[in-house]
Amino acid sequence: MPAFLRFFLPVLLIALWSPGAWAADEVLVKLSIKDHRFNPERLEIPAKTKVILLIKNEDAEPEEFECLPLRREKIVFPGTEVRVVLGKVDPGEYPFFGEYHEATAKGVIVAR
Ligand SMILES: [Cu+2]
Repeated sequence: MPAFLRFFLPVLLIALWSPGAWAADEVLVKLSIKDHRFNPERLEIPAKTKVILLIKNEDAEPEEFECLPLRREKIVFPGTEVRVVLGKVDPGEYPFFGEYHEATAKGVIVAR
């Protein structure tokens, strides 16, 4: 390994690993599930920005977040929180639902 790599590789790795390194260009948006409903049911997010959804399930049963137009689905076990990377979304409205309780668990992501 060349001498400059021996020095810069650890510096680069530390830069990539530090939590702050990625934080500036992404937005965390919270969504929760309780009584088989999403909160909020109308979830506004910035368009064209890297968005990460944090979905917390406060029910005693599992739920599956499913957003067909954005092609995202993720099971959320009781009392846990999952991260769903939405990425950069075009302006628009994207319905989602909870696949295990479709009658009540519905919402829409509004990107603008
Ligand atoms: Cu599914």
